[in-house]
Amino acid sequence: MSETQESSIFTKIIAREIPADVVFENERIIAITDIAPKAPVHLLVIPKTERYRNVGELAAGDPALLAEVVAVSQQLATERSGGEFRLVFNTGPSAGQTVFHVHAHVLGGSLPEGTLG
Ligand code: DGP
Repeated sequence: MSETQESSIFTKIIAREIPADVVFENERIIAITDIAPKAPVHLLVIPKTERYRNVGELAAGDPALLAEVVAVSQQLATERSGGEFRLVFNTGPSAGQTVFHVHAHVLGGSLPEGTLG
């Protein structure tokens, strides 16, 4: 990120400049509840670095961190939705991405069968 670029909303949450319901945190990852939940369980698992805008960049740049995002998602879903969940990474505005700081949506709890939305 250049010095002139503004921090992402998630960086502000990590810095505690904006409040959020934090459900997990370690040195590299934070997880929060989504402000506009689309499922009974809707968490965001977010690498703290904002170097990667999307999952493709993260996979190319730091595959171990991507694996950790998946492992944290699994752990949280085990605690909150019986270990069953949908993991979604939106990539690009036409796919619904609004925050360009990579994050996984963990969706769980009585999701409609066979849908992607
Ligand atoms: P996406 O559309 O994939 O970029 O997902 C961004 C998600 O971030 C969206 O589901 C709403 C959520 N979100 C945006 N701003 C905030 C916020 O200030 N707090 C929380 N908890 N979630 C937010």
